[in-house]
Amino acid sequence: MPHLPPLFSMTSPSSPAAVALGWLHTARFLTTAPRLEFLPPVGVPEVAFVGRSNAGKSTCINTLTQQKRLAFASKTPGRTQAINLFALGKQGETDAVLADLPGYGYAAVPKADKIRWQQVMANYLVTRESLRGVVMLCDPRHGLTELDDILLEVIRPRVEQGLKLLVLLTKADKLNRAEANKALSIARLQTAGGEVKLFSALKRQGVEETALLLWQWTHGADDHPALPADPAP
Ligand SMILES: Nc1nc2c(ncn2[C@@H]2O[C@H](COP(=O)(O)OP(=O)(O)OP(=O)(O)O)[C@@H](O)[C@H]2O)c(=O)[nH]1
Ligand SMILES: [Mg+2]
Repeated sequence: MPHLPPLFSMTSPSSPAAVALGWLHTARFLTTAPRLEFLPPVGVPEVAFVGRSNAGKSTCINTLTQQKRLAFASKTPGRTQAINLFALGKQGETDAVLADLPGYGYAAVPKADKIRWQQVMANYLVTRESLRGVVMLCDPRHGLTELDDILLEVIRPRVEQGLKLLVLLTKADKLNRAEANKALSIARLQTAGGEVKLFSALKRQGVEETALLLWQWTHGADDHPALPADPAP
């Protein structure tokens, strides 16, 4: 029996979600850049994970790629301090890139550093040519904060021109059903009808839907992952 990533056992191996998860499982470290000017251009679509410090960005990337330690996740806020890129696709055939960005808003960071980082983020989101989509992660117990709003404002013109946006309400395992529904409605209002989903790394909630969306964003608007061809009769 070949080793299969854990999520394959929960999904039919030929379903579009399973194909998308298999694709995400190919993720490997590409490069790290302490500042924007060190970020190499990539000739493939890029999806950025942004959000407040401690929102669960790195954990989300690890969950989607079914790799325990691809992105650094930590109880200490501010763990991710550089832009880390991960390549997707078969070895030598990279077809997309995931970007794990440092979180913003961590209280203990000096104000000057916070402002500097906000500018870096804004620059990245406005100028990064390969950027195809943004996944904004938000801890629903805190809701979308002022910094999240600023960031949504920054990318609005690009979203109007086709940049994809998904807001993931993370750590959904900490909410009961009523709280989850309330958090969803509030976030949908705040993002003006944008796509919002509940996500839990712990309960693997929202994992398949998110995997499929990322696949679709990077492989063509309404595409479905290619299913294995039927065996010849
Ligand atoms: N209960 C629960 N905890 C989670 C979940 N996702 C992340 N966490 C926890 O939240 C904390 C922060 O997670 P990270 O993934 O490091 O968050 P981050 O957004 O990458 O943080 P920075 O890199 O500091 O910006 C860790 O202690 C995780 O274990 C989840 O779905 N459920
Ligand atoms: Mg992180």
